[in-house]
Parts: sequence; structure tokens; C-alpha cells
Amino acid sequence: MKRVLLLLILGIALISDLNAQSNSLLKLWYNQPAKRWVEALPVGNGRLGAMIFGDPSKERIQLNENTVWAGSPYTNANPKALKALPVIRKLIFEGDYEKAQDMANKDIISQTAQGMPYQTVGSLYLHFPGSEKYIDYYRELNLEEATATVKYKVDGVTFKRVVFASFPDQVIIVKLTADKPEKINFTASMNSPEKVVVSTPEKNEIELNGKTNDHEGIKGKVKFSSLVKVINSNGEISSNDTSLSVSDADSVTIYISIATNFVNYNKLGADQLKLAENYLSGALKKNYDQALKDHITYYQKFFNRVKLDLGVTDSVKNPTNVRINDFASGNDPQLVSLYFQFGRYLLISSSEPGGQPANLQGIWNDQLYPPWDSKYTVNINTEMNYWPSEVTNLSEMNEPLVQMLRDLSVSGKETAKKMYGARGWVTHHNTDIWRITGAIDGAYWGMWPCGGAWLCQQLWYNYVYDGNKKFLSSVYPVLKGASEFFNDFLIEEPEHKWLVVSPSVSPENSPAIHPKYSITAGATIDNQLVFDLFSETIRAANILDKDKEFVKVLNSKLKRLPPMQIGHLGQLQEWLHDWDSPNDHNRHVSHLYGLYPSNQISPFRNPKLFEAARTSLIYRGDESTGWSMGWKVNLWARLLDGNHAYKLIKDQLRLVAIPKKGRSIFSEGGGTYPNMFDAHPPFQIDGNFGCTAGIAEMLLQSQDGFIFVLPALPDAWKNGSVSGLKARGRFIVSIEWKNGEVSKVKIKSLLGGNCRIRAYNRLTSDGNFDLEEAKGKNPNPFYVVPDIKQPVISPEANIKPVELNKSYLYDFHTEAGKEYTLVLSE
Ligand code: FUC
Repeated sequence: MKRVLLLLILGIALISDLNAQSNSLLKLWYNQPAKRWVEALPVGNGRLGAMIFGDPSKERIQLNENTVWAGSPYTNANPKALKALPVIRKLIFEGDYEKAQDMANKDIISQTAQGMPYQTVGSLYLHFPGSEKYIDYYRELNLEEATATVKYKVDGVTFKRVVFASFPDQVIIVKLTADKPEKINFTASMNSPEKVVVSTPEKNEIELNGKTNDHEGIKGKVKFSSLVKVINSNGEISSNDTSLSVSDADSVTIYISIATNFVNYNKLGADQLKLAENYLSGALKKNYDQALKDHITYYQKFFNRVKLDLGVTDSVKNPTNVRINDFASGNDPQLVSLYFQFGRYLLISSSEPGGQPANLQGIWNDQLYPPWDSKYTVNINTEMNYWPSEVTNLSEMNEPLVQMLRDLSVSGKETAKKMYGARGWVTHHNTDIWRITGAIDGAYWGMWPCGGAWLCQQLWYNYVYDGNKKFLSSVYPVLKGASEFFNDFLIEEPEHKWLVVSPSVSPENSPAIHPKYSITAGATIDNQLVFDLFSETIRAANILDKDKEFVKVLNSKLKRLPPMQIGHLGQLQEWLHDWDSPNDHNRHVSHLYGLYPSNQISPFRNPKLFEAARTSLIYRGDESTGWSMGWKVNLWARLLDGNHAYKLIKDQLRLVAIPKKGRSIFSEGGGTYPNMFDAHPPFQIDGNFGCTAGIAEMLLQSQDGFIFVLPALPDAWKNGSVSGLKARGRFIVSIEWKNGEVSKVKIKSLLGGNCRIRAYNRLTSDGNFDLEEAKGKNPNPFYVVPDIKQPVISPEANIKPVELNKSYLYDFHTEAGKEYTLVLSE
């Protein structure tokens, strides 16, 4: 009994202690060095990335720069498409999918290059002789400061390494210290799987120069230079041809600078060495403490906007790998907050204004030929990378994606004309740093001309969340160009005379009746995407007072798009025909695009579609690839089922320790690696971002004409708080809850206008403003909801009406810059 009491007291003391310094919980930490890449810890500043292994005797810092890609500017449109297009369309309408797909393989799929791989720069190695016998080992990634730290003891001396990728100074900085003088001894060297030349131009500098390789007939022309400068305090430094040795130093600062000759997607020619030298000499002007301070200040401007507290248990005293391993069976809500903040950390670290968008691995890749080339798969993956950007208040991180869209609207214009004789611009299911827009990988996967339509959604989200008309005006030509393409490309299907996208696929899936052939016309996702694209272009044109004639044309075509259809299983049909099978567990859930990320399906506006989407998702199942589970967290949140969303988080936070040799990379066994990277498997960063967005979606939604606070709170998160999330119309929302009930909501209005809010509890104003029961349409222009057609319902469909929990809807008027507090009504 006494023992129990003591344990209890200790437990309470630990928890209150942890609560008191809850800030320090935002760390990934381990008590062993990384043995494998998916155990190493990532740092990045958008342009540069590094993976820190933390081995005391042989540190490896694996390096990336976001423009190191194989190849050089090229295009890959297949000119035969133009002639083949009408034939393929006819074959599809006649139901000869085999012939249609065969022909698309030859005449639409690019017969040249299929995309260039993103590549590693190489690694910096630091050998510390005699450090094999270390004790008291610890390493961490500090999400609040964006630094990686390694600590250990050898022969009574405590050594410490701190690594960060400085945002303001554009170099990676490594600081080595010891708690006794003259104890730092190591050799530094570099290598790379690329063809590189390593030299030591000065006794404290290593220079690595390389050029990326040719690939699929495209000459490799990206030249890159990396400079490593070692500044020692006391001790000696010497060099041989390729490495440096430091002996008896008190402390050492290492600066890693990398640059390439990349200018933009169709131009090379910058002076990579000069650029690397410039970054380095700039960084050397600052002392280390100042550099670290400036780095943290820049980073925290973004990171600190959102705080999430889902509770703390004593699981937090375990290393991160153990916590992931125990998550599904334990009680560790803080791991979800950590995972959420890690997602935000990754977005800030891999997508900075002026750089490239986060690719399939963000910016972190140790290979020359990474899975799927680590490029941009735009039939889900790239979009998913940006799902957390608005709601978790990081819209600045969208900039590289917006720039990619501007580029694609140029490269894709040529492709639209050459392949389909259409105006506007097109992109298929993949692109790379050279902004290719042709179809690749075989028609089963690549015959999808809707990449541009999906990517454009990110432009629209940017606008509805931030309300920046200048931004809208600057991206309007991109939106318009994408609509122009579909205006020309849509074709009337014979049965209902609807306008459809053909040829196309429902991404990477085929119906059970002809599983080898995915080629189709009028896939549900395509109808939903074109609906959104046209509606948004129309709204943008109206807001900007432009293109009246074009608006008329789009309006008339909008009316002729297929409605959503509910099939014989009561499911939302994936295809134009009622082909869905209850045994289809494909990782893609493309037809549910209308539920998330889009807002065409709502429990309040079209409950039958809502129920059908739910049925489809149940058939599809839970466990799948990492990104698929990340998507399903969002989908279950939109289905207002917090416990099911939480179940998916549990599935996703399953430790994937050792990738099984010989296991297909298309395996459905997704999860999380020890370093919290998402496992498709293999590592793919979209799952991190998808799940991060999903966690936010469980706490706050704003797509349905109102702000919904705690729409899908699971039983596991009884008490908690979140602050700084963003809702459409630039409302910054903070929520506190107790016993599963909202106790306080603070809303900062940055644009003003009507705020409509929904909650499962009755709320009241704190007395400083009037809160009314909501009536009619929300007059706030950022809360316009899509006016979709009634679904077509199969006579066999058995649709159970949805039973929603009772909720309350309020309106209040807001002024820009003011904050409003609502509390639980007794
Ligand atoms: C799509 C997905 C795969 C993978 C790849 C990068 O093709 O179907 O699962 O994520 O992109």
C-alpha cells in the first residue's frame, strides 16, 4: 500500500513537473545513435536539408540541397496524342477499355523521359577516434528551436554537438563542445554517391564539386558545390588532400554551405561555387551564438503560432521510438501533439519562400534513385504536403508551391496544345523540378490530365483562408488557364450527355469488372475537381471583375457536369458507372476528394451523399499506406467521427522498425519510422503532412459555411486546448475543452465580417459582444458553400439517414483586429 502511495505521489509529481515545463516536451529523443537513415534526425531550412545520425565515434551528416536533381531542362509531351485522342475517346465510350488503354500507352504516355530523380549531395563524416566507448548517450530534435543535439560521455568528458540549418544565414552549422578543454579531436571528410571531386583548398576547408547524372536520355547538368569550413577554438588543424584533422580543440564550429547552378526550371548557369562562397562568407561574419539566436527567432515566428495540448501522461519519459511502439496500446496523447508539431516543423523546414515545394521526401533523401524519384506526384501526394499549411497557420510555406503552379501554367500550356490541341494548361500525374507536364509511367497510372485542377485548389485555399485579393489577382491567370484547358477538353458522354474528362482514370485504381484497365471517362474525382476549378475561377473572375464572357461559358458547362451518384451498395460511386466493389481496398480514395479536401459533401447540406461517402470509406478499410491513413484521418474528421479518426491515428503511429527486405514498396503496411518520418513504406513525407492536417481537422473545421469547434473530438482527448489555428476568412481560433465539452473559444478576427460558429455545446458571449442564433445564409463571403446538384441514386441503394449529434449555431459580428471570447453556457 505504502509503495502504491509513493508511486502515486511520484507519478503526480512527474506529471505536474512536466506540465509546468510543457514546452520542453516538444522534442524527439533517443538513447542510441541512429543506425539507419530513418532513425536519423532531419534539419532543414527549405533549401538545405541534413540528416543527423549522432554516432559518437563516426558522425554522419547526410546533406541535401533542393535543386540537386538529375537531368536538365526538358519536356516530355507525346505529340501523337493529338491524333489518337478522338480514337481513344470513342473506344472508351464503346467500352473497349483494353484497346483504349493500349493506345494511350503508345500514343499518350511519354515515349521519352518519365521524370528526373531528386538526389543527395553526399555526406559529411566526422570521425572521433576513441569515442566508441561512450556512456550516457542522448540525442534529440528540438522542435521549438529547430536544432538537433547529441550528447555523450567518453573518459569522463561530456561531449555535445548541436546542428541546425540556419534560415537567415543559409548554411548548416555544427557546433562541437566538450566540458573540459582541449578534448576535441576528429577528422572530417566528405563523400557522395554522385560523381564528385573532393579537395581541401585550405587547411580548414573541404570543397566538394559535382554534377548530377544523365537520366533517361536527358543530360545531367546540375552542378553543385559544397564547402565545409572548420573553425576551431584552440588546438590544431591540418589537412591532407581530401580530409581535415582537428586536434586538442576546446570547441569547433563547422559551417556547411551548398549551392548549385540552378536558376529556374528552364535555366541553369548560376555560379555554384561563387554562391556557396557567398553564403559561407556571409555566415562567417556572425558569431555562433548570434547565428543560433537569429535562426531560432526566424523559425519561431512561424512555429510558435500554434500550440496544442492534449494532455500529458508519464509515457513522455520514454524515448520517442518506444513511445511510437507503445502508442496504440497505451495512453500517450502528448505523442499526438508531438507528431502534429513535427509535421509543422517539417513543413517550415522543407518549404520556404524562394525554394522548391516539398517533394515526396520533403527535402531529405540519401539516394541517387529514391523511390518514385522523390519527385512531385500530383494525383494526391504533393497536394497532401500542403494540407496543413492554412489550418495550422503556415501559409507563407505555400509560396514554393504557388511558384511551381506559375511554372506549370507555362510548361503545361505547350503540352495542352501539342497533345490535345487545347488552350490553357495541363499537367498529368507527375512533375519534377523541370516542370514536365506530359503523361508518364504507363496509362494505368499516368493517364490523368487533372493534376493542374487539383493543384489549383491550393491557390483557392490560400485565398479563402487569408482573403488577400492581391494574391488572388496574381494567381488568377493560373486558375483561368487551368479552366481554359478543361473548357476545351471536356467532352459529352453518350449516355446522359454529361460533360466529362476523357480519357482519364480514377487515380491508380480500376474497377473489379476489368481490373487491368483503369482508363475511363467521367471519374467522380474528375467531375468534382472540374466543378471546383470552374466554380472558383468564376468566383475569382467576379471578385476581380474580369472575363464576363468566359464566366458565362464556364457557368453553362458547370451545369452539364455529372452529378455525384450513389450506387447499389449505397456507396458514393467512384466511376461514372456503378462499378464499385466492397472488396476494393485501394489506398487511393479519390472519389472522397469531394468530402476532403473539398467541401462538396456535407452532413448538413446533402446528408445522403454524406452517408454514401461514409459507406465508401468503410468498404475501403482503415489500414493502408502512410499517406492513405493520413487522408482517412481527415475524412473521418469530416464525417464527424472523432473516435474513428483517432483509430486511424493509431494505425498511422505504428512503429515500422525494419523495412522487410523484398517487401514491395507498394505495400499497404504503412506506419511511422523511429524518427517519426511517415512510412508509406518506404519513407514518404505526405503521410506526416496528411495526418498533421487531420489532427487539426478533428479540432477545427471551416469548410461548411461556419467555424465548427471540436467537430470530431475523440473520447481519448477529454481535456485539452489548442491555440492559433486558422479558419477561413482569417479567423485565428483558440479552443479549450474540459470533459469533452468546449469551455472557451477565442476568435481573433483579422479581416472582420460575420463569424458563424457551431459547437456541440451551448456557448455564450463573455459579455463584450452580442451572440445570436444563426439564421439564413452566412453573409461572410469566405463562407460561401458550393451549390451542388442532387445526387443520382441507384434504386438498389439502401441509405440509412445520418444521425448527427445535436449542435448549436451562432452568429456574431466581428471587426478586424479584435478578439472575441465565447464560453460554455451553463
Ligand atoms: C502514387 C501512390 C503511391 C505512391 C506514389 C508516390 O502513385 O499511389 O502509393 O505514394 O504516388
